Amino acid sequence: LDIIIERKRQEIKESKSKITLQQLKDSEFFNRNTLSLKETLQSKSGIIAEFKRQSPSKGIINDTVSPIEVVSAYENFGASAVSILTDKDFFGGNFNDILKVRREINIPILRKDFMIDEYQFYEAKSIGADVILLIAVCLSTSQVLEFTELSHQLGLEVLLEIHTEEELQHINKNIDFVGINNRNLKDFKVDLQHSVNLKNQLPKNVLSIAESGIYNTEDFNYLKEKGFDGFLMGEYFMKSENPAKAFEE
Ligand code: IGP
Repeated sequence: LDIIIERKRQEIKESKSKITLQQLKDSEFFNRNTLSLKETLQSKSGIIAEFKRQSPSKGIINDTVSPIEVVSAYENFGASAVSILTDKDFFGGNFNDILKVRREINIPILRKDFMIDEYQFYEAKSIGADVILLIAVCLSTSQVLEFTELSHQLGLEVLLEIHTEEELQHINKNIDFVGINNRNLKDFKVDLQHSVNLKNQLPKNVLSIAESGIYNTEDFNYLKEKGFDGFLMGEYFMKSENPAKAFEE
């Protein structure tokens, strides 16, 4: 994780030298009205289906399918939103994946990346994202507050990801969704029971999303029964020959 963040700092520095904040603000999507995951989370399946080619824990997952095909299928099968990785070095993603699909689908897009600098929020808006992820373990509570405010100014909703009891302190009343990662980002272990315990300690009324390691309908039903409002799933769909088919099941 430290390596990812270190690399991310360099990457942001390079991006800033190539594209100015003003250029981001002048881009085509910057002034669009964003879509609300709060709405679609309740009106659709609750599933946030992820497009992910590879990951540090799993290596290559699927690098042959096209983003347009996959996310259109996700939408057709009732996904509340799609999550698209934009980290290149560790997850094989890029901005074009979001730019390409923005016009093709009509559900919110979560830009999934390691957000550590204000610049990235402008970037997210400029490529057509609707929701951003804040990962508590990478940020201080004041950064979470600051970034939440900036996101809302830009019309982006905020998913705060936590994994431990200590990280409950990062939650503030402006956060739109709290995601509980079933996977520990430091050792990649998945533990659904741990997430359920943590969920029981969330403030009432906050929308909760179970993230990662949901590999079958049993896992899904279990978490749903425990009261999670949303489910972030990637590998299960991406691993299947036909991600749309997997969704159907
Ligand atoms: C999806 P999975 O196990 O269904 O492929 O997981 C998603 O939760 C996972 O990609 C994720 C992630 C993250 C990736 C959750 N939080 C933070 C990178 C960074």
